[in-house]
Amino acid sequence: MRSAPSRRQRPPSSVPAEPSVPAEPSVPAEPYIPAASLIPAGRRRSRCRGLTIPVNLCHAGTAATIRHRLVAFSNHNRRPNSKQAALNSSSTDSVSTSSSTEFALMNRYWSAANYLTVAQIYLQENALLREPLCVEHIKPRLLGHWGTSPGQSLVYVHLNRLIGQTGAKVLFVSGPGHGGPAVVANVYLEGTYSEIYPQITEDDAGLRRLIRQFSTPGGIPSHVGPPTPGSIHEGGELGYSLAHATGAAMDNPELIVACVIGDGEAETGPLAASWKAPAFLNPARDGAVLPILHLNGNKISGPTVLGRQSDAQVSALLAAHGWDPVVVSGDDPAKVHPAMAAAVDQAHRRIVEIQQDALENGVKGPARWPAIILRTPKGWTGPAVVDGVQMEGTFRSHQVPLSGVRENPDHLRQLEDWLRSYQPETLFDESGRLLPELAALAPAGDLRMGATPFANGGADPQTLPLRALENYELTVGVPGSTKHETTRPLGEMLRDIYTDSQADPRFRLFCPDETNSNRLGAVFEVTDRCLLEQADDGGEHVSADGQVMEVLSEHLCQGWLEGYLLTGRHGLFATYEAFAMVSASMTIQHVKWLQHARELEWRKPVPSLNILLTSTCWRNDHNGFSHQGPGLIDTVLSLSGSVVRVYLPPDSNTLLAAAEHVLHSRNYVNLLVVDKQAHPQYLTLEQARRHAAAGASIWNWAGNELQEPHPVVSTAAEDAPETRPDIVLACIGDVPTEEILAASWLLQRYVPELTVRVVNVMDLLVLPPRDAHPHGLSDAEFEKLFTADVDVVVGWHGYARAFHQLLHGRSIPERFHVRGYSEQGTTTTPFDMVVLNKMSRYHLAMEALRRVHGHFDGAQTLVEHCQRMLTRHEEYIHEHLEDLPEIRDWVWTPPRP
Ligand SMILES: Cc1ncc(C[n+]2csc(CCOP(=O)(O)OP(=O)(O)O)c2C)c(N)n1
Repeated sequence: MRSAPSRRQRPPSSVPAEPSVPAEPSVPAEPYIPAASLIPAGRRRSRCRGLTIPVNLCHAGTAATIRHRLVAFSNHNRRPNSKQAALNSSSTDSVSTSSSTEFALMNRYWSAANYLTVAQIYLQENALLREPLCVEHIKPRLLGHWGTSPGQSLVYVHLNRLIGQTGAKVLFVSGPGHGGPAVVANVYLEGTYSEIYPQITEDDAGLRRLIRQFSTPGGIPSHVGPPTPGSIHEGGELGYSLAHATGAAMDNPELIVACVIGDGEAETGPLAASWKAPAFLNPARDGAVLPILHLNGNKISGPTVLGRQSDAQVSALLAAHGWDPVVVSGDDPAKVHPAMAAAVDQAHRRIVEIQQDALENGVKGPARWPAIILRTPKGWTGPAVVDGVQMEGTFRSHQVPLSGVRENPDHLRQLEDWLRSYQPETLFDESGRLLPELAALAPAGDLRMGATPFANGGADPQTLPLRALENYELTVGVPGSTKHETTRPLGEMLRDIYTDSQADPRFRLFCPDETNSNRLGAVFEVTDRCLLEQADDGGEHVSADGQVMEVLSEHLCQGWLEGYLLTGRHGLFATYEAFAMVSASMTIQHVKWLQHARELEWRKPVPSLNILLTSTCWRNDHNGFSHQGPGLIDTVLSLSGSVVRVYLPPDSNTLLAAAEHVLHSRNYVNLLVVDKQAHPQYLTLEQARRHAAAGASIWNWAGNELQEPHPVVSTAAEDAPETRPDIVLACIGDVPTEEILAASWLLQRYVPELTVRVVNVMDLLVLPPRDAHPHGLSDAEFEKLFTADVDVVVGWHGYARAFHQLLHGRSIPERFHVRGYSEQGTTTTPFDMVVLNKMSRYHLAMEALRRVHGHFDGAQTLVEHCQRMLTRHEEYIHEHLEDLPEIRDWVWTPPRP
């Protein structure tokens, strides 16, 4: 059965016919003041390439040019297509002649975007339907998402109009990123795509390549992603759009981030949390976020909650979070265009007013930022009914509404009718180029959303100012003889980053609620927690100007930071190790983004995502089993070695060296795993730098191989000893390092003939062979540290399996005997944690004795000592509720005085 596509068909759902926003003149008599012009000159970054005149003048000129072209076009005698006819006949009286003409043009531009969307999904040839459609023109596999696309293109076209009229700098975030063909179509129509991908020319040949590349091998994915110019957001894993948009707006006062949010996406936890943005966006300092909640009513195969709620209910939800929503609703383009234009204009006007008021009168609480609720049919303008089943306006239009085009002649005919309904011959000229009167609707230069520098390395990419690490160096005498809270000096370093970037803020710390508890509280000497909600409730270091982002949502912390980084600024996400798993999936997605982005020459590198895991599994003894989980390390180990880095600094000075490195690095995801409590400190800054640069080194002072004077650390590349110890003790992570050192001490004290080597690994990824990770040591270097065949007892921070997987390909990997976190935890003492997981000094020493070859005097005595101590420990902690004094107060001393 064949049904002609219908333009006016009402979807069966509750989409109301009339726009809820009264139509008002959409082209203002006076040009708007662009938001950017309200920002004090000192804070304004004029990066608008190609525009040498002030933005407000440029805007007036642009608007005048458009009006001139509109008049010219209205006189042009063009055969109206069905859509245009409908548009012209149903235009509301309140829209001026030039406005209705403008909307007619915009509608044709929208048609061009929709046409190219459908063409990308279906066609491999005959891009502009110059000949009748036949099976050979159809792709063998139909992959893509039509349902969301017309709505997103509508938003894009209206943002183009706003930019053209105001000179606003707008970043487009596509939440339902599966609408990739729509975004690609718009970026192509505005000309950016051909500039970045010169082979995709603006003509027939380029159009052929554009459609063929979509969702095909060697081409581009069906989703928005790194290859999509103007994008910082993939939208493949739904839920992060509004968090990314909010992070992008922070400290970008010129920017408006327009964020399309799917009503399905709005059901996710991260998105639900993201509505809190008004409480964290400072209108005198940050840019604006304009959420556009797209209520097309359906997900893949069912309805959405918000789609079935009334306008009043959805508006109330957003209003409760502090937004000022306006509803645009309908299925008739002739009515939706003016309503949408009015809503966008009103939103822009409000943004300007809010920012102006904040600058002039100060910030007195969260702004009621505008938001748009856009209720349009899913699969709008697509086939209304297919095989007798309603398609447009239902979940069925989510992907490919006509799925049997190659086999079913009716479907093929319907597809041709659908494509021809956009009248491509009235949109593109004979060479295949978009007609000039349509092309003129797109903004120019960097104002095009596909070309915005904000989405490609940032509008003003700069390295972070870091003071010399000597400013924060912890004085270390005899290695291991003093204790200190390892993360505290890092807090001082972050404090000075805030201080030194005050004039041009480009750094933020993101943390669920634990900045102080993580010993990073020095930042509060110079800044506050950011919160715009006001109350006299005893909160400390809380203000609207604060630059420390504390919100009890790992999703928001990480999502905001990712948006901040992808627009060229720097930051750190500090979190409990166990709860970093809450946003582990975001970490995976970010790694994927960077992995793909770094293959694209045109994409500029962005500052790395740095995740500090400070409240680690070993020292959450007071919090119980729920707080013990080093799983993020396992998660990232499976991901691309081109992006992932994992550092476990054993002490403060090594943490400083690692922090300096990761804060300057780009295009990586860096995990820093280090506990915040007081731990023995081992290396001076100079030694720490050497250790950090090598990634692993022999700690000669902690072993007994060398009799003559020796350096504190020896690296494989430089001065590793040629000796062969009886046993190697390796440590990775602060708590395992302490236990391995104590085990070494026991072995040296009780078994003096045994030669022991201690190796500390700080960069976990030196362990795999170099073909598995670029940091991997060569086999020769690896064997300089660990020997070729001596047994190695390992004290490891995380799950043993994660460690073993790294050794695959090394010589005799089974000689590595790994003790790590083995999922034993409860509320207990710190030392009991290592006992429960059989990684205590006593377990490690006994393991070493089990692994050495030959007889050594004192070995049996030591085993008995260890067993006795484990029994004593057990009895002591149950009686005294804390660890044995000799454990609590243990520091390194010479084993043989
Ligand atoms: C976190 C996540 N869960 C599930 C999916 C699978 N998925 C892809 S599209 C989609 C429906 C999206 O609905 P909506 O956000 O309303 O977008 P639209 O209707 O505009 O396509 C789902 C569930 C996903 N991409 N991400």
